[in-house]
Amino acid sequence: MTVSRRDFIRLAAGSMAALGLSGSLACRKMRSQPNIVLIYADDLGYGDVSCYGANTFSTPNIDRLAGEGLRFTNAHASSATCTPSRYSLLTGEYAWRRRGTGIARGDAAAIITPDRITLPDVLQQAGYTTGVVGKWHLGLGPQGGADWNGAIKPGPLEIGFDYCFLIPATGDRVPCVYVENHRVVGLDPSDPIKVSFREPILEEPTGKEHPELLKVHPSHGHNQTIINGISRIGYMSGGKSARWVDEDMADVITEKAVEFIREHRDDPFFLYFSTHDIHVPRVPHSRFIGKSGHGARGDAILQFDWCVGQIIETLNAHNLSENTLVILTSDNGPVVDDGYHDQAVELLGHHKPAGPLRGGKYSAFDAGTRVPFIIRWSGRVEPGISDALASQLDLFASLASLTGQSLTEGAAPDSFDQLPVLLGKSDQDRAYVVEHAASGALSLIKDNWKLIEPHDGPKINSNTNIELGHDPEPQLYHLETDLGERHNVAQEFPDKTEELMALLETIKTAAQTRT
Ligand code: NG6
Ligand code: CA
Repeated sequence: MTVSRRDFIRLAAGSMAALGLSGSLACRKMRSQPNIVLIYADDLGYGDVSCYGANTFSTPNIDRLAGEGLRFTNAHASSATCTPSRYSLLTGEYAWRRRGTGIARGDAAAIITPDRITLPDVLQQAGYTTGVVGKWHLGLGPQGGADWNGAIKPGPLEIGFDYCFLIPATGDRVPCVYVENHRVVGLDPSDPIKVSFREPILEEPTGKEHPELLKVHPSHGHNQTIINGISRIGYMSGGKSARWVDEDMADVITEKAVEFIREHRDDPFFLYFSTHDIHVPRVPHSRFIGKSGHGARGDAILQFDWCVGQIIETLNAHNLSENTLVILTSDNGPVVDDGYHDQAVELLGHHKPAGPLRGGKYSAFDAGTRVPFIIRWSGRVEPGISDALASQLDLFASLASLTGQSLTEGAAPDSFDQLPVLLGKSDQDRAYVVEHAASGALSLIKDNWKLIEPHDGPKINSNTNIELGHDPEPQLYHLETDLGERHNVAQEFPDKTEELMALLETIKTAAQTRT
């Protein structure tokens, strides 16, 4: 039997009452629990920050977080693209188990429906005030799409968040407006928003027909409605007073994140701060332009680092550092040209976004999912480096464990409680990690071996120039001696290949992998 979200909350509330933990007592107990801030970058690669080896520019705030915390060298996002990674993060379930969890359109309906039990649900139940600020990209509204001019729901508030301030999908997709709780921010009702992903909306110029109106030009796709001089994926009209200004986006969302922390500094709070950086279009504020020497992509990394600094400073200013667990990571690996001519390719120089890894965003090779992952909890997590194999999937069960919540049947089926590893008390590898490429190809890492299942997809994506890691035959790499996945040893080790293929099959067919 799967317990619905509503039942879960009712049952949990009932058991609290049975324990006599009503109101203030429960509240006092909860105050000893740490706040949780999850900083989720977009498309930030394994080698994109200086504490992970970037050496042509520096990211002092991220480095400081790493210096005061635990820096993981082998932690993975669940997927090599955004929507499925975020789906897994919030549900503790492999996205590839569910249809409709691929990269979401700008007008997609809510992908995580209110009957699901989510990470914020569990934290809410533990007495936390929960908020999400920044990129959502998990769909909003009922089947058929959200009412951008009315109440936009279901969305985060229906799945466990008390507050949201959102970029609905991505910066490169319409609608280019912010949503706060259930409403578009700053909408003038006399200028309603219209959104279409099927046909052009005639009154609005497109990048395809009017390139002379563009300040950033597309390299592939991204040639539909022009908003703020940048053409996007999808068509939109109206909502002129509500449209975002890309250059101000990092400032706007960081201010909202900071406000949330300030406002809830006396509660236990959970903040999921999901930055737009360093996704395309990369249009950082003028104060970062030219600062990295690598064009807009590098400058967006510096802007992201600044955002991190603002969060750290806010925690310090309110004496919250010792009572706040900060997690910083990314939803998938790096891409240099993801659809706009922003000089990222021309000015890449010696910077290696994926560090020593092969592939990138979308790929079955390791750079698709192995990402920066840092945990800081001053006074509680000893600073250092952890080489443990880890997965973002496990944040759900581990944070539930941290906050004293048990998981009801059906909740977070693929999330393991790895709290001791996350807190640096153990360096035990996860039993295995499944990687999920954009094509759907799965890989399995276990005991430093990596299997990529056979897949007929192209070897390279000609738009992004990323090696996708597809091969019609199984590939086996020994990561301990071949981190860059250069030597396929499947022929030499047929037993290992077969063993991992069989394990992957078992994982695919199991309804739940947490035992
Ligand atoms: C792709 C887009 C890419 C990016 C990606 C989603 C094209 C040609 N490419 O389809 O630019 O938006 O989707 O990125 O449209 S993600 O990080 O949100 O998954
Ligand atoms: Ca992403």
